[in-house]
Amino acid sequence: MNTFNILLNGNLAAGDYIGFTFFTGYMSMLAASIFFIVERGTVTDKWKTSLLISALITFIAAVHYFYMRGVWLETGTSPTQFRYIDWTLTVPLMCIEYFLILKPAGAKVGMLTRLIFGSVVMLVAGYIGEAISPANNVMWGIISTIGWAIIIYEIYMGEASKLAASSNNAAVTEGYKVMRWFTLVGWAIYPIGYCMLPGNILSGLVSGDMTNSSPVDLAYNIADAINKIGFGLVVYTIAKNATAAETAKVA
Ligand SMILES: *C/C=C(C)/C=C/C=C(C)/C=C/C1=C(C)CCCC1(C)C
Repeated sequence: MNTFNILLNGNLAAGDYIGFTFFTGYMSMLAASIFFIVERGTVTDKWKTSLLISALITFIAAVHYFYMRGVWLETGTSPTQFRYIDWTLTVPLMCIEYFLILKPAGAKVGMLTRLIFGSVVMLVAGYIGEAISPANNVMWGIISTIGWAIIIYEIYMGEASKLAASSNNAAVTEGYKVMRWFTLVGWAIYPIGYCMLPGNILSGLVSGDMTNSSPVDLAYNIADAINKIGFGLVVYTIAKNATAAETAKVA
């Protein structure tokens, strides 16, 4: 089968469970995008941008999953480049979700800048550790974790958390707590996957006959579904609850 055929038709082997998650990832990201776009019509105007961003995040992921699925089927190796291009676009969009949610409470661009700065450190260091200097992936993993810590600090102790607590919108205050829980607990799946890279601290867990398959990709695929679709649903819930409260006030 030539490359073109494999990319379009797929050649998924019965036991290729990681391949399965590339397919389900692709399809569920696409379905979630349609959901957020259609539901955008059911919230008040000021929430429409937030739902559009949720849809963009899952749509960008869907397109990358289409490519990643192809790389996986064709080569049986990790589609690291597409993975990081996807994250470079979608993680800053998640930072923008925080900014949009907190803007009515007074969020400034400085807050968004700090979140995006943390993201850039996290993703650049992670890419170097995975693709450019894998022999030093422990060190680059630690540097990457500092970037993640900058984000966690901002949303748990920094200005973002203070704004959320002071918001007079109950849907925002409550929903924000769930959003940041995703960024702490849901995002933790990524570094755990990274630690299973050869030479890293958890690589021993996956030795054996996993020759042509990567548990790192399994972790990333599961994490993406949780953190892109789940996170989008939290934003959706905030928008729906706030819309309900606003219409109750008007009536
Ligand atoms: C939609 C994609 C998302 C939410 C991607 C998030 C990625 C991370 C939180 C990655 C974090 C990493 C570390 C904290 C250390 C090891 C290297 C990374 C890049 C896997």
